[in-house]
Amino acid sequence: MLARVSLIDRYAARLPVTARTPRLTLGEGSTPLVRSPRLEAETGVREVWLKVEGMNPTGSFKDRGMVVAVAKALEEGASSVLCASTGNTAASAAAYAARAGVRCAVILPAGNVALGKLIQAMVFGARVVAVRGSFDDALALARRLADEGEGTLVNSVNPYRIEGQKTAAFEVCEDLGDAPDALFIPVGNAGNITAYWRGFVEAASWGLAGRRPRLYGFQAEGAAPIVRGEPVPEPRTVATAIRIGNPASWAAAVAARDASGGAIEAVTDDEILDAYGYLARCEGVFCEPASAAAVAGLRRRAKDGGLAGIERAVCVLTGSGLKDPDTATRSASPPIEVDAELDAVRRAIRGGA
Ligand code: AN7
Repeated sequence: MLARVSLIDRYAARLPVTARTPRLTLGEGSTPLVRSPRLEAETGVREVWLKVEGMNPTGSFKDRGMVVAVAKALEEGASSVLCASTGNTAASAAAYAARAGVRCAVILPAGNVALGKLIQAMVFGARVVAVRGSFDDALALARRLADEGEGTLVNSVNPYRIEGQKTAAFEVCEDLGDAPDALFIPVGNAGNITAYWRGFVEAASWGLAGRRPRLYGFQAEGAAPIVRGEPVPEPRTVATAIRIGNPASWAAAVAARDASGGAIEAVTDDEILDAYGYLARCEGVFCEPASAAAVAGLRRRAKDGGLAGIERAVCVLTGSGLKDPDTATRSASPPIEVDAELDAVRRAIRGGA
């Protein structure tokens, strides 16, 4: 099999595409599922797998939904697309719009988008607008502008986004030969947990899976509207990707949680950063802070005895660690600068005084 068959071709029969839908692709999907022996030892779960979505073309899971949303926009004759974003949606929209030859505008919360994502939107040639406000403000504005005809809205309120993103659940079932017992996933605007649930339900309905997993979603404690049961007017977290106070797919996420018998819980920024560093240093997997929320949640439940009956777990690592160089720089040791001299370099390598 080709390493990265285009997502639309691979799953055409399961997606709302037709022969007339343009075969847009940047090589999205078919991401690695990597086993984590360290997390197995720590949690006591027999199998822990990491779905490394940072391996998508723009470095996040957003590419799965974006390729379908932009292809459908093209099919429908659109000449511009529009989104609000905490960063990854913007990077993905900008890339697929460039590929498709349509205009792209992205509306970002000023000062709260990780540098790598901002750079991507800029280099892909999107019109980048930073509003002095939150992601939730940006999304409200994007919806209004789309209604006025400014462009096709490609946030996850666009149903093609969720359709494309559900393919990650198909891949997990194909790679494991069945659905896992539980899926651990970060929750921001709540589109992805909604998409995975749809994917697992469909996989079970056509026999690709014999079961459906419990879904465990994790919000950051300072941005946990679903856990609290009310919108958070000023969400705060180091995981800027999920700094969202009023998720668009709130109701669908709650429905997925309940139908699956899972839970949506909060993890602290300290737990997120701890999981982030642990994955990088102990497993060689560098994800962004928001992604680490899923692993933080798994570890927390392991400590609290909340993993009964779970023998096979999948953690969704939604985005690449390279997206957020500032958090990385703050949380790891800087280079040791020395003269270009043998003794000095040897001393630096060996550490100590
Ligand atoms: C790395 O890009 O909302 O619950 O505007 O970038 O489906 O929102 C990103 C969200 C998890 C949460 N991990 O997914 C955006 C945006 C990463 C993310 C989430 C996001 P949803």
